[in-house]
Amino acid sequence: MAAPGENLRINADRLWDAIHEMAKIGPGVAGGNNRQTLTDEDGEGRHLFKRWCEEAGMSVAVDEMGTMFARREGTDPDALPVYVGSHLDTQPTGGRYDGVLGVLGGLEIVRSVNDLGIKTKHPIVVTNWTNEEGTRFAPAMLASGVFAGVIDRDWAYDRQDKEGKRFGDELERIGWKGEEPVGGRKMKAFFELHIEQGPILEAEGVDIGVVTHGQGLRWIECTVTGKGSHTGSTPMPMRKNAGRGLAQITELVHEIAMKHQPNAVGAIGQIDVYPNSRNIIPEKVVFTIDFRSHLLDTLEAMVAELQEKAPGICEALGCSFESTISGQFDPPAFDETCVKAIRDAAERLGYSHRNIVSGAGHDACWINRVAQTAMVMCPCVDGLSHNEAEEISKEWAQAGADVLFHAVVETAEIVE
Ligand code: HGY
Ligand code: MN
Ligand code: MN
Repeated sequence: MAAPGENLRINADRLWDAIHEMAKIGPGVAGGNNRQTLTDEDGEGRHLFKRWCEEAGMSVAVDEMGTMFARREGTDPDALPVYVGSHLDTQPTGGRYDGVLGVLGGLEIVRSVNDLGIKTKHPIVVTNWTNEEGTRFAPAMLASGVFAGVIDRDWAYDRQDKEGKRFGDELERIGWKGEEPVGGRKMKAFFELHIEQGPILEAEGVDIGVVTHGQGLRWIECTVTGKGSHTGSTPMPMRKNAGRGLAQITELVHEIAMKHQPNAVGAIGQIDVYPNSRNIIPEKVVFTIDFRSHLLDTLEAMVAELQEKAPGICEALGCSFESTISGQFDPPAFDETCVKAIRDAAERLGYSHRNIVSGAGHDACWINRVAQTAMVMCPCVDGLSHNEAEEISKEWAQAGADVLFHAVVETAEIVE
């Protein structure tokens, strides 16, 4: 396969403008975004993305999970397409670039090959995966998980948000439930561009992360049940305070992760206290533990230690403990051919690069199970993400999108 010439680059200004146009939809309160999945804002962002894709000459299909596939034809309509994309949904206090850079980076590739009059043998399909974040409807990477055949579609439809709204109903309500069955599409390869969401690339002054592996994840949803009673008149020895169970398990999660340094992380990010009244001792606390490691045995050891110790902690407080795994995937190793295409592209384009393990989960982690898959990362300021202050430079966006461009177009095979 002929590699694209080193002078082939995307239009960085156009990409940067598209990212900031998309950021106007579902603005946060501090300069970032709150465009959570299946909200009206998500629907609005989808319409904008669809319009841009159609203006670039692509046809847009939508599957039963709402995932969007924008197709640019190749010279061989039967050749397996090269897919490229990420997600447009955000955290409630999300940044402008998490996911969006990967979707609009894919669109920019098509806009660039259109401008350059480049034809490829294989079609190129730009993808927006529904509900990557998993913040409104757990688990994360829900639609790509259904596509990869590891999550059942109807189970996904029944997932509920905090207000008891069903995923399937909300998908219909915003008008983005497609007809196409999920998972039928065959891919030659899938590439995803994403900000690092960690500090390594910036700290080392490296432009490109060549993602060889990702961390595995376990989300353990825990319920500690005590007894709600008056915070003023209940004698201390009589209390069954579920809040103390949360406090001690929070510390236990931290200790377990610290025991496995540097190969593990752990925290509790989502907490609901019931009845959450100033003068009622917490009757019940529901929270989700997020354990991650790129080593499967470490991940499993952390879960085992938590499940061994948490019930005893709660029992000593007069409380009960229940848990269920609400999200999981094992550490992915990405496809070496695709990883090499990314590394060679960075080399050819003169961008500094290094191998990296992705700390965050991505749709690529699931798609890696059904297609040759790889990721390219760019730095982000202070490694900050899942925070409205998330920031990247236009140069970093350009470097990532240029490398993505070369990897995708080379894999799609330029037709002279
Ligand atoms: O949780 C994750 O790693 C991803 O950002 N959804
Ligand atoms: Mn993301
Ligand atoms: Mn994210």
